[in-house]
Amino acid sequence: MPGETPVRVERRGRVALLTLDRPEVLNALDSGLITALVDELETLDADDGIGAIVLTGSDRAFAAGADIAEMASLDYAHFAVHGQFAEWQRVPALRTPLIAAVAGYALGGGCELAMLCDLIIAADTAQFGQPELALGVIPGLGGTQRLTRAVGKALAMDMVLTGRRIDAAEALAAGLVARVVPADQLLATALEVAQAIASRSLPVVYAAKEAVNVAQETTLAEGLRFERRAFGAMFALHDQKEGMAAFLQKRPPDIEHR
Ligand code: CO8
Repeated sequence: MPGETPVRVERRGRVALLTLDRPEVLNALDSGLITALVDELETLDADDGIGAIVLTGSDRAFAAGADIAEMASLDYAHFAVHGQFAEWQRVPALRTPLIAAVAGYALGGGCELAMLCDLIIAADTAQFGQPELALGVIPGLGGTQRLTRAVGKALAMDMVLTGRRIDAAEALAAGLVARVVPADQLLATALEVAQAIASRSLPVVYAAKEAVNVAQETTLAEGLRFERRAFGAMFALHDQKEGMAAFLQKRPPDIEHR
């Protein structure tokens, strides 16, 4: 039944599939959904049996943004005291790769949630937009920051200031999404990508994700220093010894995730 739990969780081997499930409001992000989602993400992240997480919505909407009905009556004191969006700040701390599988609307907080993920795979039906100005607010969960870093100032200004939505093809050309697939192949593709990632050594995957994210935050010189140190550290792992030995012996590696 819709509404029973706003986030459905399925485990498929080393991959977890999270499905946003508030179809009656196009997966609008209310506080119940946000708490359930972030709690579940942290639980999965703490589980070393999970190597990648896919986050998806419905065919019609990944998420149509913050729940406007819930948000409309909030005042500044509420944000100042309770930090309405504070829970989202726990997501960038996750080490497990998070893949957004986006079909239909990804608007406002929905577009921002997709951008909180490590990579976005879009169905050819996907539409990305930041329509907040029409509601008398600005994007509040990274729409002015992550979007600008992802697609550059010109398109970010266009989307934020005019509310223009872009389709999957434009999102791919702009670098917002990694892949576009026909809608009926979205989930299978996202799960396949997640399985491929989850089959790799967990500490190596964590290090790779962290290193790419460092590139978003720091100078090239510091990022390269970080990468060099992390690369060297991999040689302390069993999976490095095994991975290279397996290559040289022309056999599949026996990964132990340590
Ligand atoms: N919040 C609450 N309810 C919503 C939302 C939403 N964001 N989006 C859709 N709904 C509801 C509609 O009210 C409608 O309910 P009902 O059937 O009871 O009337 C139902 O979902 C279906 O929607 P529509 O009838 O409007 O469907 P359409 O196909 O005609 O239109 C649209 C689909 C274009 C997606 C349209 O619903 C729409 O424009 N939605 C709002 C999009 C929007 O403005 N999003 C931005 C919200 S602000 C925001 O996200 C700020 C982010 C800040 C941080 C976020 C942290 C969570």
